[in-house]
Amino acid sequence: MPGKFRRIAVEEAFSIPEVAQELKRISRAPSESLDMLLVRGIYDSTPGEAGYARMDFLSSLIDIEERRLKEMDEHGVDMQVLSLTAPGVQMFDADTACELATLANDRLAEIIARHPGRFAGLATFAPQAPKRAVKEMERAVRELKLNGFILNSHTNGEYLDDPKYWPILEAAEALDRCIYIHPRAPSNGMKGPLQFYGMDSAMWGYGVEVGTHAVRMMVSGVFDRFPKLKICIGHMGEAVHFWLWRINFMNSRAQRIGRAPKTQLTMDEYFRRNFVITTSGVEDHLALEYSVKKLGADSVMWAIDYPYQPTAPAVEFMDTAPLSDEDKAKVYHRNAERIFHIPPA
Ligand code: VNL
Ligand code: MN
Repeated sequence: MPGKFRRIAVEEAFSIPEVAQELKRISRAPSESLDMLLVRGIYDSTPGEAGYARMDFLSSLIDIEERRLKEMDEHGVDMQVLSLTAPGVQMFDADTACELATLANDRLAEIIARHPGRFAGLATFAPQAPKRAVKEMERAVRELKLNGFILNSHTNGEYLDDPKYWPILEAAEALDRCIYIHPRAPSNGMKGPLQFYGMDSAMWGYGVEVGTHAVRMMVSGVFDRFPKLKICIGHMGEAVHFWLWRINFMNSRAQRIGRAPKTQLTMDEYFRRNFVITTSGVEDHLALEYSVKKLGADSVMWAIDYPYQPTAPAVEFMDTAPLSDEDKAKVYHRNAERIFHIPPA
């Protein structure tokens, strides 16, 4: 059913068989990574088994042009902005990661070309090899015309404020394409109490991981070096903007007593200037209303988080949101068109 507004969903996961196969391979090797709880469940199990296998996410991740398109049509989703699902290529060795990132980006561009107007895509890169990552980022935008970048938070426990990743930030800024920092499980250094009760992933661990990543970038001062860099975070901003007042207050104290680097702007100013957020997986009108009031309607985009969240309630959530038509049009499609360089319908 077509909606009153164009519906562009911006955090929609896909995979390709080659990446799924490699995830299955590494899931059989010993690993300290908290991501393995999910990776083993999705990529090395039989549908119908207990746990993640019961959800059969894998077939929905890989089936893009049949089941997914049908579901989009059924619920009036005009466009999905696709991204290679977490943990992307970030758990592979550098050579495998580069090779699979290139392959995934090529496939993504082919899918978009076959369904103009229905899909856009965020390019994957391998942070394990920053120089090669930059080359792939440039190719993905200039040749494949992809719409931005996806990064699944930490890489081997390291975050984007680390100078070794600055070439990646520089490239994203120069190409004028946003980096969507998507969750993966918390890095080894903070996984301890998060290993139990399903807290490793979307219920809690993902938000802690990406929230930490975003705050590290802000307090490190990295946005003074890359003032035009745009970072997108999902899951209602991973709640970072609910903390902004306290982050701001305590960071100014930390700066005063020499525990944090001096910065040109306040944390509040960086968040407003350098971040946009999406509604993926948080269908809560009160949280949406706060977000739009706090950050402005230009900073919030709609997302489903397909296939991890069902489509119908995500559409219903936005259709019935307590926003003006003007703001709803921004959240449903206008911001995505601007930020991801998607031509207006
Ligand atoms: C889940 C949710 C996983 C959202 C995701 O990526 C995600 C989950 C692996 O519920 O397991 O993007
Ligand atoms: Mn997601």
